[in-house]
Amino acid sequence: MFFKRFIIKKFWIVVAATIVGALAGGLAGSGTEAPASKNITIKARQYAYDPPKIIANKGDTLLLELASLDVVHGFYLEGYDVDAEIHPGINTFKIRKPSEGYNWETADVITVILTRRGKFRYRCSHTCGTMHPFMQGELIVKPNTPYHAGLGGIAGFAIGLFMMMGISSKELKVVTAGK
Ligand SMILES: [Cu+2]
Repeated sequence: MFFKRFIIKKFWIVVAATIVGALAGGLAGSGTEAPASKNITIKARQYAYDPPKIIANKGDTLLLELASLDVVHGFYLEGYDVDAEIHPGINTFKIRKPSEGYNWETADVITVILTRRGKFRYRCSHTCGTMHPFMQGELIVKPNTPYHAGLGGIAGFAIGLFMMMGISSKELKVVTAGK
């Protein structure tokens, strides 16, 4: 009878620990799904990018391929130290890290690990015509809250379960010693 009530009490400890874990995980996490790798081809033309908007989660990795449909364009991604020069008719493009100056390298993909949440514009960095200053798109990096809440919930559940098992086995030892 006592043992039964004891188990029920411990059950609520597990439930509480799961909820607390989920809340803590949700608060600590700054994104929605497991980190993903996304291949995106960005096509530049006068005077827009396709796609004009990229939405991803913090923790994701973007594998960007750049192409130009008409003249030479640039691709400067705010906040991620990425600049590129895209020539039409070829599969490669030139990239550099603006923080390291004009060290252009040839590449066929840009790997961007999304470590910072927020809105980051990408804009043309190579004068391409009269409307060039307006040629831009937007990268939105969302926090990954439900994913972290899920992890927190699992951690909380595990802690609750261990607490229950630990107390129960202690209880068991007492019973065995008594006999
Ligand atoms: Cu331009």
